[in-house]
Amino acid sequence: MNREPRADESGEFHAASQAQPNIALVKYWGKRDAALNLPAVGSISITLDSLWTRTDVRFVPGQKHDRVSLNGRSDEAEAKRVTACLDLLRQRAAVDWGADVASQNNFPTAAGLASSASGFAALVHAGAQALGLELSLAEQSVLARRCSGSAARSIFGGYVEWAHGRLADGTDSVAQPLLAAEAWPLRVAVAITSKAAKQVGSSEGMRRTAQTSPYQSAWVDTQEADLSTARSAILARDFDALAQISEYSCLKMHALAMAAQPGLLYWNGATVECMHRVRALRQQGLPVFFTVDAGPQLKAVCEPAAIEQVKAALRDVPGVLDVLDTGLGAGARAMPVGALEA
Ligand code: 2P0
Repeated sequence: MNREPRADESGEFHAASQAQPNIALVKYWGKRDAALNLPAVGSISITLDSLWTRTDVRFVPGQKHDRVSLNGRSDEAEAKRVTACLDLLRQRAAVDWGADVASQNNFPTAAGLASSASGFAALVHAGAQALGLELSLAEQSVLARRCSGSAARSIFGGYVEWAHGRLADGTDSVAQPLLAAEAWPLRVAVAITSKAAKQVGSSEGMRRTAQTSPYQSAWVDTQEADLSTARSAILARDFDALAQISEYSCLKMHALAMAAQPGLLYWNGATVECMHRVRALRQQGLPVFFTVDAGPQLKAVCEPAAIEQVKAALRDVPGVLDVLDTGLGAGARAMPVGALEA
């Protein structure tokens, strides 16, 4: 439903929000509708806490175009995606105003650290607030999904499931929380093995995979069982079960993508060494497992008591440049306006 845009106390259409990246444990890869960004499969993720995107959005009545800065720089390709995303909000609010958008990440962008998930979740949250749209979290999740699939999940905190959905218009392809972060406060060590932007983005990688990988139908056919296993493991706080299903889903997604033509190989040597290191730690009895997204960074998920040992072991792997450490966090939320300008 459209409603009149409502200005803030200063007479402006201005708001700021923060969202954090999420990491899928049961992976999303492939679309059933590229235009609406509907996934071929459901997925389950954890939202992180100490990595963030903060985004300030100001709609300016009468302004024709959007002005977008990311980490203090303008970026043509990203600006186009931001404009497409803001168009969805402008449509809801029935306005055609351009916006000034400033966004900052405290972690490397576009290198497999889910910067588009936190980025578009923060953008939708801030943009909706700036226009005074009163959207439910589910509505924000649907809009964030249209901007970048995995952003649907970063609207929520903790353990989150994003449904594949059945409807052609995608209104049922929405994320929802499974378990709060505090209910099972696992930790994540992120081994940074490269700071370069990836060569093949996720959307292109998914398109190529669906068109050429012979494993695509097996991937889609086996996902429901993986989701059900992971859901049960999370609700039972069964670490071993979650470890098994998460590594399985990760390796299965990469095998699927590697079998595309030309094959998608998101790992480097250090990524593989880190996988072996994590498995060796688990064999020694440490509660830890790995997952890797469309980039070379390895994420090691562990019980809180294991985090220092996991970090030390990953730091020791040749080719690891840095190891970040985060807990699980909350979903997208408002920030004081001006915090980014300071
Ligand atoms: C995921 N990834 O579930 C999977 C696993 C990467 C590997 O979602 O095209 O940036 O914007 O929907 O969400 C990354 O893809 O792709 C991703 P689009 P997105 O986290």
